[in-house]
Amino acid sequence: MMKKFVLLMIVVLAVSLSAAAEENSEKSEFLFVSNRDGNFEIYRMDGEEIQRLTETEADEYLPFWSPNGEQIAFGPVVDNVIEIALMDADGSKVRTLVSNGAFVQMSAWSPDGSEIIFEQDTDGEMAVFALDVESGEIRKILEDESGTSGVMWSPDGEQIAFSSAIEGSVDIYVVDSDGQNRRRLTEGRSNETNPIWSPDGTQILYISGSRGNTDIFVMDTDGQNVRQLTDEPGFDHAAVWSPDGSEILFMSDREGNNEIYVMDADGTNIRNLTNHPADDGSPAPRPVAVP
Ligand SMILES: [Ca+2]
Ligand SMILES: [Ca+2]
Ligand SMILES: [Ca+2]
Repeated sequence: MMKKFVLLMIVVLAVSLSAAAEENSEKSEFLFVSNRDGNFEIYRMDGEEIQRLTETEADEYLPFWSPNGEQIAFGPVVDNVIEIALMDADGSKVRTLVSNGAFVQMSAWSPDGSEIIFEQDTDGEMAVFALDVESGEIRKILEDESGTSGVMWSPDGEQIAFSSAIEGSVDIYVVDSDGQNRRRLTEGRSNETNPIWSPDGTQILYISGSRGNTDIFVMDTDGQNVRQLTDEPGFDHAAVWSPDGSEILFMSDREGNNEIYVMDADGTNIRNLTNHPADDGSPAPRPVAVP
């Protein structure tokens, strides 16, 4: 009886180990931008394999997967401003979503994939908008007198995190999805920006620093339990979670040029994923497909 039990344990362990190995190979699939072919294009890295998804004379920046992994929103530069465009996951069917001559910067998809949040600068007036991907309708979700950026929905869609200088220094705030009940999460003297909810919604990743050196931090969603994950000279930023929350991809110039790195969620085991003399950045891990 005991022997059977031990045997069963070994089988269970073997199954879970092979599942973990499969998961690891999936986690290495991400989008990024690079100017390795002359100007900025969107690339997709899957393990060792790199596929170029755009090929234009202009620069393309900031790729974002739709939550179901079927489409990619990105920011092409047209007439010196960044617009918002959409393509299928293989780079086909490129179409423009927002093109109005103003500077627009996408920050997130809504968790259900129906809307894209972006910041727009209209003659020096910044505001945050949500674009309905199907209908093309645009609604304003946050007025902005104080440099609000990096607007990001929580995974359950109930809250919105962003950075803003509402109270002087740039800090991270959370509001309910209707814009009410604002809470300030950071109070550092440096700038805290780019909040990213963990996939389970319990933690927020963010960037803090100034004067040529930024680093990556994580805190609980009430602003408590702050942990510093990187501590190197230079810019460590553009940090994002892997879909299962076990790893963090980020961008750094610590080795002299911009590269994409991955680390375990506790800041250990840092590895360079791009290793290329060109500028590589804006990592976007492929989401786990929703069944
Ligand atoms: Ca290009
Ligand atoms: Ca740093
Ligand atoms: Ca590089």
